[in-house]
Amino acid sequence: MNRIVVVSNRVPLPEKGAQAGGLATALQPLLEREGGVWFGWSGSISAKAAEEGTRISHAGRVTYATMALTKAEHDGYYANFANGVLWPLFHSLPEMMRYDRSDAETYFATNARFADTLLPLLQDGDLVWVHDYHFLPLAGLLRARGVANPIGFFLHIPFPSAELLALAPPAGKLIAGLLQADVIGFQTSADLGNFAAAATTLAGARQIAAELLEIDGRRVRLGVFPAEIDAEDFAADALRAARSPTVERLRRSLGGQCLILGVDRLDPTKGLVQRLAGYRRFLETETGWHRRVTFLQIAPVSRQDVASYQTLRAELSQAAGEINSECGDPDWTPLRLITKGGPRATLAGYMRAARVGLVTPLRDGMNLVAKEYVAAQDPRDPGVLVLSRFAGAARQLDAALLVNPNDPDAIAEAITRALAMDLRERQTRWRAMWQAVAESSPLDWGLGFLRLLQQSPGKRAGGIAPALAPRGKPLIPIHTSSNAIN
Ligand code: GDG
Repeated sequence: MNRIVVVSNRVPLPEKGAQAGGLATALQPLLEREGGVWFGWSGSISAKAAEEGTRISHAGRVTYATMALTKAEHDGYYANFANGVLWPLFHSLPEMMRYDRSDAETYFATNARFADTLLPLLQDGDLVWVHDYHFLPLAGLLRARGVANPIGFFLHIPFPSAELLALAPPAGKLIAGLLQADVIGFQTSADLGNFAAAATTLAGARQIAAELLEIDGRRVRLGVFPAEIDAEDFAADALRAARSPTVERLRRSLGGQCLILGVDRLDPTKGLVQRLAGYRRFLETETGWHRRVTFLQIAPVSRQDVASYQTLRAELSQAAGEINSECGDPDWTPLRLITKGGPRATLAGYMRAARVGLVTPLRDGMNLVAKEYVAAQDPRDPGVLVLSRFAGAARQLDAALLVNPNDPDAIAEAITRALAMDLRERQTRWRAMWQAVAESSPLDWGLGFLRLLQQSPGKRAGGIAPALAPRGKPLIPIHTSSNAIN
């Protein structure tokens, strides 16, 4: 395999420790094994971002290359356009979108600066793998700078219908840039179908086969690559953590009550407000379960620089407070809402302790938490997964209790059914889901994509323009991190 260069907005710098987020969960195992370069935003904002250049650090076989953003870039590119327009629109929540032309301009200009900064790091033969909605135009911008390497793009979030996408004024330009990639990957076949329709109606591509487009005489391969977890590894973590003092403390605090668990970044697409409404409905209708259940929702705050995320945090705290004050008792708190994250292994242990896993996003590209919940269960006494039918994961985990997350009654009924489910049905459902999560891994996922990229018909001869980066030019370490991943 040629050298892999991953491009994603956030880079999991080792010194920052584990963070909540599916992209890193999916990609890290691949890069740690295969080695390569991981390029993106450092997470810093600096007035001198453009002059500061690239910060390089190494851990294990991975070279991390990051750049800072200016405040204007951060606001326009990241907070306002990527997260204020593309994120809600791609999750079919157009009413949340706040469009301003100057933000779109900053998004394209910042993508151009990412392209300029990446250029000297590229070597002949590198496989460039770009991730997610922050970088829709990047392939086109790299081509405009003479990059002839194979370029792949993977979208972690859903792809909306062409009608919805057209609500973003630069939709055609975004798709045209993306079509300069050789391989474009999606979580589900529905996302792929939506993209193919948008590429033909908004950017003049021609669909010549189910997974093949043609534009300007070039071919672009499309593919479905559902993001995966390492199920065996997660199961082992869960088993170990279940005996840890932290998880034991949680178990003791429950005093024999059944645990219902949710773990999601605090994000409007995760359906948290609707989930609390469903739980409230359950408490109102199923009084026989009072004092016999506790719902623990772990919702690490995320994107607090985006206004709608701050509003959501306040809304959720209020709904949680109301549930406890109106449905609770002096000796029973039905809901615990925790907005700080925790170590991955501890979460795995909590998942194993939970009788019900509630994963009810309004829409989700895949949702790795659903897969992790399945992996964490004790096969002899597994819990029940309640899953939104609008998560990509529902296609593989159709043995879960599937719900419409917009319907509080449906959530309440599913909770009741999950709590009452007999052991035999729990085991049968769990076995079907375990098979689905254990049959693949993040490595299979990543290598599957990269193999297709390596043989892609759109691959150009040679690498990048030699004048731009001499063959074999080494990366110059500006800063070397002492943190190594072992
Ligand atoms: C995007 C797409 C797609 C959560 N809290 C903590 C923590 N997590 C971990 C979970 C899981 C990951 O973060 C979240 O992954 P999801 O897939 O559920 O969601 P997104 O972050 O929205 O991911 C999604 C994914 O990309 C991959 O393609 O599935 O659809 O939206 O692994 O366990 N990890 C730690 N502390 C926490 O508090 N360490």
